[in-house]
Amino acid sequence: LRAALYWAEFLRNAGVTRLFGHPGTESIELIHAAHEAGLEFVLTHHEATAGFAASMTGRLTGIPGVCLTTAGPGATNIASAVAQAHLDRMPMLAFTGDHPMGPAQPLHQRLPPDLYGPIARATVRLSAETLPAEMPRALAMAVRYPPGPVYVTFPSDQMSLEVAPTGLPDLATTIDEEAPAGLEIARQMIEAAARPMIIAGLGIPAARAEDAFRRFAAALRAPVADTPQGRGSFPTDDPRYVGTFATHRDATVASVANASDLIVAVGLDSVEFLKPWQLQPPVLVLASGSGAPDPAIPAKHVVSGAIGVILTDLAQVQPGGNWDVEEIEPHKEPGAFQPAASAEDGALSPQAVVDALSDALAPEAIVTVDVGSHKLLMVQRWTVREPATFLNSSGISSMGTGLPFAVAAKLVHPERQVVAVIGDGGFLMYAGEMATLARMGLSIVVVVMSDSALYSIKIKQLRRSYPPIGTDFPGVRVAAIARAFGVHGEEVGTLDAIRHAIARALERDGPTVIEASIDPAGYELTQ
Ligand SMILES: Cc1ncc(C[n+]2csc(CCOP(=O)(O)OP(=O)(O)O)c2C)c(N)n1
Ligand SMILES: [Mg+2]
Repeated sequence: LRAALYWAEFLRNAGVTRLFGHPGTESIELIHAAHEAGLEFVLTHHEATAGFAASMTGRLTGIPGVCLTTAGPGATNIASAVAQAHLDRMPMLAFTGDHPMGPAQPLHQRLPPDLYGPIARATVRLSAETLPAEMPRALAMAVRYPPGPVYVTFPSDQMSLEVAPTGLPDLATTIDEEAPAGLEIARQMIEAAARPMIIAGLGIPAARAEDAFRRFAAALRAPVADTPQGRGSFPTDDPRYVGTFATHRDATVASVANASDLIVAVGLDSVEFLKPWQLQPPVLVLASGSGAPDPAIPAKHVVSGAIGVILTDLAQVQPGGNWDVEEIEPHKEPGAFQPAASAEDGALSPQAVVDALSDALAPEAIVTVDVGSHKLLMVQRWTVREPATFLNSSGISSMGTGLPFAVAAKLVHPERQVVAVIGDGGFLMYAGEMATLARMGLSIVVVVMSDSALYSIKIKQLRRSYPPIGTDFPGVRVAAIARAFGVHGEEVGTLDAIRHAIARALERDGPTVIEASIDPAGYELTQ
């Protein structure tokens, strides 16, 4: 078996079905081998978006997502995605075709193979000889908690060498089901608490432990807050849900937390925190993995291990007390879930767009958000009922993630409605991916909150009485750009028009871009 085909068959055997990437001379052997092995190669028009789509595929499937680029410029273009998978804790294998290993190779496009040293879980340089041992090792490192990117280079002269037919390794995942240490103390702390509250972080979806979490939360009958990526761990329309923590407008969460006598932090990772910890009560940390304790979370006691196992065990506790739902209500900050500004005065508010979408979508629809004011609004306002239906980057918070996350979600769940809510700045950053949407014919609805500005930065300039330098870009016609790529594009500026556009888009076979011309004044209350 030649090495390239061994590589592709290994990935298929591991459960990988597709690769995202952009080709180059150094990677064509691998693209061909992938095709031979029945793996789909999804062309994106920037390597970063290939990486973003790969990392979200990893999050949604539990099997590392795969991107493939060429050496040199292909390798550097995935920098944002390697960093994103690292900080958002998503399992990814980033492959780069590499220069031949032999002596006296020219330096054209050559970069050090350890390019991503500190932000990759590991860097691996493959050879035909080491391939059978290195591939399972790379796979294991990408999924071990915290999941992340493994950067793998594959020298082109190795790709057609023979690999001794040892057979593909057995990949039955060995999940550590042993009872983690420190559970007894955790149990006592919960049983001694009269008013515990729970905060659900990204460690829950990253370990796909939402069901176990919901049983645990039900057993405690405690109020629950989440984080941007933790959203979906608990239904946000439950009366015990109190809001999203460590982001803007989290006064309700703080008020409930400070009236509690124990905070149970589940899968909480300070990579998601926009500000330092300010809560007073003692904290019981239930953490995935066995890494160092998070320095930004003042823990009284830590239990770490397989989070699903921990939660299942602790769901058996007899809670010492709990909150009445009526006791939670007075803590709710008036205006935190601000009403939609009406569209009657002619200006369409971003709130009205969010509500129109919410009215139109099924509960299991998947919504992705990009980064900017529209994300802050969506985090506060979007009702999330089902696990893994609200996808975002909150560890690195990188613009440009919303659209490739939607591509990943649609490919993993073709039967579900998938909507990306993005800003016009994020749209422009990787507008070339409209070609990907058009070519693949994916039925994704892209709602672009169009305000001709990098508004979440502009609002900070305005609040400091600075002129908005570098944050305005008037005159960009988003829907027209989409149409030029062959994507159906509509521009809407009224409530009625957005409702109709959403309804039509959900019926359409193929992608739609809805350019919602909004009045960003509606963002004032969100940040
Ligand atoms: C790659 C990247 N560059 C810069 C930033 C800083 N940043 C955060 S939000 C934002 C503005 C986003 O503008 P837009 O997409 O139009 O969203 P809006 O705030 O207008 O809703 C910027 C520049 C970032 N998060 N990511
Ligand atoms: Mg904008």
